[in-house]
Amino acid sequence: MQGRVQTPTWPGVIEAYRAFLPVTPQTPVVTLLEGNTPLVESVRLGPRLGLRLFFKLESTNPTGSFKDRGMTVAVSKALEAGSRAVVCASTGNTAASAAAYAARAGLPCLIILPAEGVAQGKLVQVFAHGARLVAVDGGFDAALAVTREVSERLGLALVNSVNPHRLEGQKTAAFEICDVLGRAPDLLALPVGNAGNITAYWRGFVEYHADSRITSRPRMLGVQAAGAAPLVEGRPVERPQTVASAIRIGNPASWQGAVTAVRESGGLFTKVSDEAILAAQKQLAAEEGLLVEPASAAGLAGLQQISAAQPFNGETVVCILTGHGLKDPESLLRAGTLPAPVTPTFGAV
Ligand code: AN7
Repeated sequence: MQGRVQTPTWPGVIEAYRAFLPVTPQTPVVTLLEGNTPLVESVRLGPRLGLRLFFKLESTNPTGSFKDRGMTVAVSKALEAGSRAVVCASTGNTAASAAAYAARAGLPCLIILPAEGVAQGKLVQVFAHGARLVAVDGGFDAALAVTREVSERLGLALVNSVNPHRLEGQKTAAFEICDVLGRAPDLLALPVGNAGNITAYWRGFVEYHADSRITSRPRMLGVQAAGAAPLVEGRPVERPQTVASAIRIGNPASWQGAVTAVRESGGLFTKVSDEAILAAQKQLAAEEGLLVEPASAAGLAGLQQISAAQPFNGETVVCILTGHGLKDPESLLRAGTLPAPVTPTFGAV
């Protein structure tokens, strides 16, 4: 009798990569079995660009974004430290992840959001997980500034990516890519907002290289939205604007880490228009079967842009799809609307 193929259960990123993470046997592990996300080879968009292109589906993490990798470590460490609550500012995905992991840990969670522009799906997650929510009159950068003060003055654990445990957890995505490919990619493309993720990926590749698990390291392509591109402009942006609300950030906290990643890897920052982001989002859905939120399509838009200037030649590239499309249904409403109902007969249908 033939049953299903037996594979060992994935234990979550802390147990999978314990030796690389700041945990001890005493650390209480708070996990939703995040990580081990699919690396799906592109069937159309990659070949069209002359690439061996893989998409890393970070959208399949428990709360629908890559933030869960860092949150399992940050919340576990907060619990270990005896924190009475966690707090974060967010454009939405950090909030959703913090709310879920805090619920799992049995810790109260306070979320401080910009009043405008957080996608509906992310708000719904925060409410459902029972977090306390404050909306501030201002953008993400102002929300993060006041959140730092709240964290310090009230003694709450700050779980934004300025918390070093967040980046430690997020670097595990780089490990997974190398473990699956059996090598490092030539190039890694990803959206950049607060710049924690690009910093974390680079750290992961550097550590795996130092540990002789890989023999080369990828160039890092950090993609920003044109209206929120401080790392491309080389200075903070006062009023960042973009349809990709997740990366509507004018003064990234991990600025230096991102600059180091790009410089040391021989990579680059680039900016793409909202039109290019939405076109890439649509192509991913219609031609690859992958539904992502706008910010997550920026990596592909960046690859398409640089290939127009300098064609690729069969390189192995990984593009990080950071968050799920269902988080931001408004951005997809142009894709179609429900037609008028017809009687359920063969002729009418
Ligand atoms: C889908 O949730 O900043 O450069 O507060 O949600 O590490 O900030 C989200 C960022 C890319 C950018 N893609 O990553 C937040 C937040 C998605 C995101 C980014 C975010 P970073």
